[in-house]
Amino acid sequence: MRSTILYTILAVAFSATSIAGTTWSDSCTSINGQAFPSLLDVTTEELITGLESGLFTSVDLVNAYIARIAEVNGTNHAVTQLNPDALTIAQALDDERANGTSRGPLHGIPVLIKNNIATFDSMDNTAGSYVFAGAKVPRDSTMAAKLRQAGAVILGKTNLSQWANFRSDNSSNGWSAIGGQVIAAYFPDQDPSGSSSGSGVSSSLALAHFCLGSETDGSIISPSDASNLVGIKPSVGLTSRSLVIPISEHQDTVGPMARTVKDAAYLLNAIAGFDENDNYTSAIPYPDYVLPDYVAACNFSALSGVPAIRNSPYAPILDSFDTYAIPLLKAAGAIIVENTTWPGYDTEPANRTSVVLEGDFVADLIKYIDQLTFNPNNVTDLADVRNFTQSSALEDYPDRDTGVWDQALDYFGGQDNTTPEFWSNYTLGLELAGPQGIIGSLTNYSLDALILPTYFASHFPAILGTPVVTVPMGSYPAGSNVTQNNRGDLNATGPGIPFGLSFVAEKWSEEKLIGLAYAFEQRSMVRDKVQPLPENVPKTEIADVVGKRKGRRASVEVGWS
Ligand SMILES: *[C@@H]1O[C@H](CO)[C@@H](O)[C@H](O)[C@H]1NC(C)=O
Ligand SMILES: *[C@@H]1O[C@H](CO)[C@@H](O)[C@H](O)[C@H]1NC(C)=O
Ligand SMILES: *[C@@H]1O[C@H](CO)[C@@H](O)[C@H](O)[C@H]1NC(C)=O
Ligand SMILES: *[C@@H]1O[C@H](CO)[C@@H](O)[C@H](O)[C@H]1NC(C)=O
Ligand SMILES: *[C@@H]1O[C@H](CO)[C@@H](O)[C@H](O)[C@H]1NC(C)=O
Ligand SMILES: *[C@@H]1O[C@H](CO)[C@@H](O)[C@H](O)[C@H]1NC(C)=O
Ligand SMILES: *[C@@H]1O[C@H](CO)[C@@H](O)[C@H](O)[C@H]1NC(C)=O
Ligand SMILES: *[C@@H]1O[C@H](CO)[C@@H](O)[C@H](O)[C@H]1NC(C)=O
Ligand SMILES: *[C@@H]1O[C@H](CO)[C@@H](O)[C@H](O)[C@H]1NC(C)=O
Ligand SMILES: *[C@@H]1O[C@H](CO)[C@@H](O)[C@H](O)[C@H]1NC(C)=O
Ligand SMILES: *[C@@H]1O[C@H](CO)[C@@H](O)[C@H](O)[C@H]1NC(C)=O
Ligand SMILES: CC(=O)N[C@H]1CO[C@H](CO)[C@@H](O)[C@@H]1O
Repeated sequence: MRSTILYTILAVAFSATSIAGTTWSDSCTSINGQAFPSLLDVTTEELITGLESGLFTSVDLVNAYIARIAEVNGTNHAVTQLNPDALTIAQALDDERANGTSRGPLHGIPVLIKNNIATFDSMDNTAGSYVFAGAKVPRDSTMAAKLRQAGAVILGKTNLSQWANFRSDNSSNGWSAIGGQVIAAYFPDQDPSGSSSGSGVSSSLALAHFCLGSETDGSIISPSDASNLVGIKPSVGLTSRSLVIPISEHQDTVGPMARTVKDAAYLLNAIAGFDENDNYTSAIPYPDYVLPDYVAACNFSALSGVPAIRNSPYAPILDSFDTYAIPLLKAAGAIIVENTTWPGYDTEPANRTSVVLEGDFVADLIKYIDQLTFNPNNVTDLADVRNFTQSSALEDYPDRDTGVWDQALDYFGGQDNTTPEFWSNYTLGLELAGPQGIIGSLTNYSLDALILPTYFASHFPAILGTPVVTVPMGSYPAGSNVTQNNRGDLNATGPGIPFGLSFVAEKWSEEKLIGLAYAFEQRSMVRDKVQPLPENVPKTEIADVVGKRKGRRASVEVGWS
């Protein structure tokens, strides 16, 4: 139903613009005067136009992205596995299109997915741990199934902070045993943040058109922050977690990481929806689970008359927030209520979050393992997984400890999410992040949304299961101090490292937040101003593969700009 409507909207949009080739202002390559869009800047709608007009094929796109991955994966380790079937799938989708069938806007467009989202094919799903190397699942995760249904080409799997950053107290963002260390592109040895580190770097460098990440507390919006991206952390339950390696059923959610709000909205349209294999999706509040069209929610005028709020940000991101984002939002019509506070922030007891996440992990990991049709190391629960990790030389133990699991198993006695202590910690969180946090602010000040620097945005939405949309806001200025991560092996801040602005509101408010984020993005276009270091950007473009296919040499006119 929705894809039909979408298709109609697209068709209208196309007739209003000129045909392929002439609408691209940023085209960086051409063949005989025929311009191709730069993969670093291309939008979903430009890809659709190019595919529909026959300027290039899905096979061309897959070849171009594979070549780009090969150029950089040896240094940034963003992609851990390519889908060996990607070209065959792309060819089948090209054939379908030639036959007059389109599955919708994502037909033939390559996407990379985080290595905790299972596919029923020859790719692994490991969360970066050798414990699941070679493990088999009974079917596609719902995310993978929906992508295939929408015609997207699953190009491969992206590296991540191992176990989605739920193993160690002294590992680094973006490191996994299977994938190595992800490095972001805007500064030497840049900390990619995490845990969807590879998805962030892959989207920022166009190693696929866009990517899926997952978030428990910051894992989509924080790597989006660090790589100049738009990230949408959906309401828990809007996207299915079936056959996604879990941390917490109460907080996990899967969402898009892309270069523009509209690109992210296209991907969200494809993956959101009810799934009988994840009962949290049964809470989706729309009649018959028919969701809003998140692409249509991209509204330039969304900010007119919309109040927003400012919440306790810190230097140095504060500067951009105060002197750039707030004035821009005001000029666009937003009414800013300044300096409201979240009292719940100051009263959250130490270890409350640990009790909830660890209790969920102990239970939810078993549920995931129980679904495996092949379990190569015969693990049954967290105790087995910890033993494997501590015994295997490949897992870099003890240099990277298992502190999170030790605490779950020892301190909390391996209790799961069915104890009274779990429940009282969980419901206390709902009170602190709700009435004493997000919901309290929205209600008491009659606000539509809250804005805050992305760096500080994840925790209360994580507890409540509410959505966040982050949009590029700026980057550390020249002369900023370079600071390292805890291990001293990555640079966490430094000149040119990006950061974003987050829009936050109540559960199921994605449509509203996407509108606000789009209105801010279209007026700021920070994505175009903050650029990765040239040496980190792969050079292969569509024209190179089309040229090869047609036996012609592509003339490369400009690099990225
Ligand atoms: C990474 O690049 C190397 C060559 O540079 C290639 O052999 C390897 O297959 C690539 N891996 C992926 C996942 O693309
Ligand atoms: C194209 O359409 C025809 C007629 O519907 C069908 O028989 C054929 O299998 C289709 N081919 C592909 C590649 O989809
Ligand atoms: C999903 O199932 C669990 C366990 O039976 C239950 O606690 C939870 O309330 C259900 N969630 C929804 C949204 O139905
Ligand atoms: C909000 O806080 C900032 C930073 O402390 C301050 O400069 C500003 O005046 C405050 N605004 C209001 C309305 O109190
Ligand atoms: C709980 O929090 C306190 C205070 O931060 C800390 O000293 C203690 O180690 C924590 N315990 C666990 C098991 O996390
Ligand atoms: C797992 O169990 C199977 C069946 O008992 C056994 O054949 C296999 O060797 C075990 N694998 C490991 C790594 O222990
Ligand atoms: C711990 O792991 C090692 C190596 O994988 C295995 O030999 C041993 O049996 C395991 N111990 C337990 C208690 O599971
Ligand atoms: C990480 O913590 C473990 C356990 O405390 C310790 O043995 C190891 O040396 C630490 N690693 C680093 C790099 O500090
Ligand atoms: C949270 O869980 C801990 C550990 O199980 C327990 O001691 C504590 O009372 C709980 N706190 C609340 C507020 O329920
Ligand atoms: C850089 O660090 C130094 C020493 O910690 C400090 O004095 C200075 O203010 C910092 N500069 C900036 C721009 O943050
Ligand atoms: C961090 O940045 C500094 C300054 O550009 C550079 O010298 C260093 O090699 C980088 N890497 C690490 C791990 O510090
Ligand atoms: C694709 C890629 O970068 N693979 C690397 C993953 O990490 C391992 C271990 O560091 C390397 O051996 C691979 O080359």
